Amino acid sequence: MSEVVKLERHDNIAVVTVNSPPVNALSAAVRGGIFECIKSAIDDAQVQGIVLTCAGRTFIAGADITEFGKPPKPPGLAEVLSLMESSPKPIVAAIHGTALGGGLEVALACHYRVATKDAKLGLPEVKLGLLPGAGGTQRLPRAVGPELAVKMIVGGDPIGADAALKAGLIEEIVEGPASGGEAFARKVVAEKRPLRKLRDDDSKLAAAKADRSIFTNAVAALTKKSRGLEAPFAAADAVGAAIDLPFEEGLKKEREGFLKLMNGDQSKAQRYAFFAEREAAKISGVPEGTKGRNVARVAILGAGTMGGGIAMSFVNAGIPVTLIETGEEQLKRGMGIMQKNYEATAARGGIPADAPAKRMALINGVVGIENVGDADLVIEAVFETMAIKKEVFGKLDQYAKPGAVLASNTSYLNIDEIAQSTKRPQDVLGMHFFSPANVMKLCEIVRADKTAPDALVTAVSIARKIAKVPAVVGVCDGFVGNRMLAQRGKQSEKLLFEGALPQQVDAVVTKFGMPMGPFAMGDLAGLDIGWRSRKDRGIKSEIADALCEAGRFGQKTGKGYYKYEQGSRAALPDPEVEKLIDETLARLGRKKRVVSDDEILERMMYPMINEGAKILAEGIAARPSDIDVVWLYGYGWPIYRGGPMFWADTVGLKHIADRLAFYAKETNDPSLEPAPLLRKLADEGKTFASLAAPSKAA
Ligand code: 3H9
Repeated sequence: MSEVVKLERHDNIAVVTVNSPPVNALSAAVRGGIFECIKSAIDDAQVQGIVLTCAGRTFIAGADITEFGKPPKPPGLAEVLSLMESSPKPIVAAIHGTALGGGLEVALACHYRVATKDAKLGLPEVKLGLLPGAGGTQRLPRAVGPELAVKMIVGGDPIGADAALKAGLIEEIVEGPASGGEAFARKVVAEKRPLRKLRDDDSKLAAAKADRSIFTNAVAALTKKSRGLEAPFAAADAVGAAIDLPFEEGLKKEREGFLKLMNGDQSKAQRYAFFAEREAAKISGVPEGTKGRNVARVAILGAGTMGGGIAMSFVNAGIPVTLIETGEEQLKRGMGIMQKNYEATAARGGIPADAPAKRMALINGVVGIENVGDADLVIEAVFETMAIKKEVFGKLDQYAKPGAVLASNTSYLNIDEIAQSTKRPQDVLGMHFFSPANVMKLCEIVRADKTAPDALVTAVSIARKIAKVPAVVGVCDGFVGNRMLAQRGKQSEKLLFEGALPQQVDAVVTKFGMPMGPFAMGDLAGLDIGWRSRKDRGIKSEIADALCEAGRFGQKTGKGYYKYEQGSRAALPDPEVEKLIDETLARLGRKKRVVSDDEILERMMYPMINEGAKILAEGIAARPSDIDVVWLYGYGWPIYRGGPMFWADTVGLKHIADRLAFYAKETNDPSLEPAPLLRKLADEGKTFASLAAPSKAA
């Protein structure tokens, strides 16, 4: 019998239990095991009802993603589900944890479903660039109606057990999955309930068949933010087929869509991103079994935009925070902004009405750094100068409890130097959150020279606990993300001197899939910050300086590289900027030329990849996929392009190295010379991926 699926008979009820850690994914062995056990139960004359349940932390969490893109192994999931749905004996799926993707599809092929209260049910395939490929797009609309089905399939977000009960996706909420499932199966057998086969039940499709706008409106609402992605649209088409076509034909359409997506570039990139994110949580060079320290309370220094956002991230996960400011005034302002932020989210229905009060109650706002004493983790988010950071860490040394992890949220300063101002450099590291910190998922965890392994593990695991995606990086100016971004910034500025306009550069970058181009981003951040810093350092950047001298600081002054209408964030090209650029170039005796979109794209992306190669060679990032994680979750790199290093491999490293060498010469810019690692890989015909352990998504 199967190693991973077990069959037991309790009187007239057969219990089939899947036990394939960590998440009971539907590997060939699991599919085969389910098939065999269900078949035996059907063939066993003593059995009158069957329960399908799982051991461990969750019900089946989906198809085994590692099998995608490899030759299929029998039995196929469709074959297993067909056996189950046509079983003459009732099958009850007993769900706990997460019934996701193929897992929920298994449950939908059962005749009944029950779930524990904390269970989550969903079809998140779109997040992997896929659509449900085992009947989910056909059975879920029949179970819950097309409107909710579109939300779950095109949006990809799971629903909880209560919502599933309300929608008719499950029959009952049970205490324990196995016992609850068994009790329910006994009831079905005793009451001689008819088998409920979703494939034969079109009742919930009737309304959308009569008025298709129910479906199209739901799709339109969900695909609004799907720019560039293929899967949500293909998934919507498959749900449409459930409304328009008989079940078997709908299934066929679904299958075609699934296979097309699975073999396409987008899903490959998205599956890679899934594993890259999980890989990033594994810290290289830390002794196996290293345990993190317990974090029951966090102290945050600074209640400004950054400190407030970080505090919200912790309390959103139920972790109490001591929020510390230097004066009552600043504290009051910071607390007020958080309160307003929560209230706005509650008003939009994003959190329950009582959540703002509950969350604010977890924040103890106080004045004075001496109040850090009861925190297990301290994160400073104070002014970004070395002198101030050192002063703060000197005081932390005095007041923080022994063993507390001391983190700086600096976005570029040297953590080794900061650590020297304490007598406990082993406890010091960086936790670089991205703005707005309560929204952005990335947290660069900066490992300093003396950071202790258990301090590092603590930072990584607490970041995951607050739903951030951690990536461990080393100390250097700007760490991974901002260091690479600086290369793009340098080129975008140079392009203006050669004849490109801000809107042309930004359009190329957003067409590629980034949420914003460099100039719109500059306007959002405020151009005066860079201007002041350039003045301090005696550096000039003629066009940017001229803009600031004309009072164009970006969005906050309604004018920057673009103009903004009152109260609007829409960046409008401004002829005045064009004039200002022309005048500056004329003054400097520069000649304009036509810059092609292809050149812009190459000069925006390839220098970043070159810097990524240097970052890898220096060991600032341990794996190319860690760099990709930084860009996916900190800078909005389009997930369907996998991250800059993944994308570079798809473009070809030889092409990139050659183009960089060309631009280095053409624009007289030695910083564009291909990095030694990039050149080496290109010459050897290799990829960045070849530097890492074989990816599960290969
Ligand atoms: C699908 O079902 C297609 C069908 O419609 C069609 C079929 C024909 N496969 O996330 P964690 C690994 S598409 C293989 O850290 P958590 C993961 O890599 C699938 N491996 O745990 C990690 O390994 P390691 C639709 C998987 O508790 C370990 O399990 N389903 C899979 O934070 C623990 O994972 C999904 O998209 C998988 N499906 O979260 C669900 N899932 O320890 C994807 C996980 O070596 N999974 N692993 O790094 C998840 O969303 C989360 O893993 C889950 C648990 C919420 C389940």
